[in-house]
Amino acid sequence: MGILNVTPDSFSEGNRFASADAAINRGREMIRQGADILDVGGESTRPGADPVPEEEELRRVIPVIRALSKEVRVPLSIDTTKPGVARAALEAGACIINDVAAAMADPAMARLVAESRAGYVVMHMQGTPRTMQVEPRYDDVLADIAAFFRLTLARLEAAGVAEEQTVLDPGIGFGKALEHNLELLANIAAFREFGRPLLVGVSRKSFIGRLTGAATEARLPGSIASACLAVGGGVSIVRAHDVTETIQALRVSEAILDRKRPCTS
Ligand code: PT1
Repeated sequence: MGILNVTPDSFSEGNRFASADAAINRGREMIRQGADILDVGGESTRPGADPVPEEEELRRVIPVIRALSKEVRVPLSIDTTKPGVARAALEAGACIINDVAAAMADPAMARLVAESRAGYVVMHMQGTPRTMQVEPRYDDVLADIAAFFRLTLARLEAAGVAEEQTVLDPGIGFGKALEHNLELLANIAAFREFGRPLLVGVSRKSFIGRLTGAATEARLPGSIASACLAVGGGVSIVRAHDVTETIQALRVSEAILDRKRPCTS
């Protein structure tokens, strides 16, 4: 899953066509590089990020989704917690809703997922992006997140969502201290009990910086190492910035994992 951020940067500030165009070109590039899904987002959810008003989020993502859906064959995912943005994105051609708030932010989200039959990424987050890294706490991070998945899948089912629509994501970096992220990545196979596909996003995240001192742009090796180990634990979707490099590493990992014999860890 290639990450397509449509957030204004210093170059295209004040020129919407330039930012949309740059995002569309970046999307095309990630598809040439082999991305199987593009995840389009107009609101940053990194630690400390401020919310973006719905109107602004719509202005950022909808033109990009509309343009890409006309010319590419890979599924497009909308990274949003707002049902209004998700609905407009589905109308513009997206078919997956990636909701880091797992329908907790607004009950209308579960209804939209149910009626649209779209794919739905259920991600775990403790708190909100603005404050989530202030003292994250768990009794047992694996058990707590498994309980969250169980509860959320039940709530979604009650709203009419089919289990087959869902993908589970432990939310690396979303209200987690270093030890929590490592515990989750080391034991990600525990979430296979739900029988749903697993997704992780580790690309360039701060736990890699905490472990290595690497700056954000220098975290590709750590991102790839975590992605490969996650896939070894049964993860089937990896959200990544660096598509070419990540795919090469995952192809090699999968070829080796395919040869694994039973009863060896
Ligand atoms: C993710 C994810 C996402 N991550 C899904 N969607 C982000 N399903 C956005 C840091 O610690 O993992 N899964 N959408 C990006 N969010 C973060 C969070 C970026 C933490 C950086 C950090 O540095």
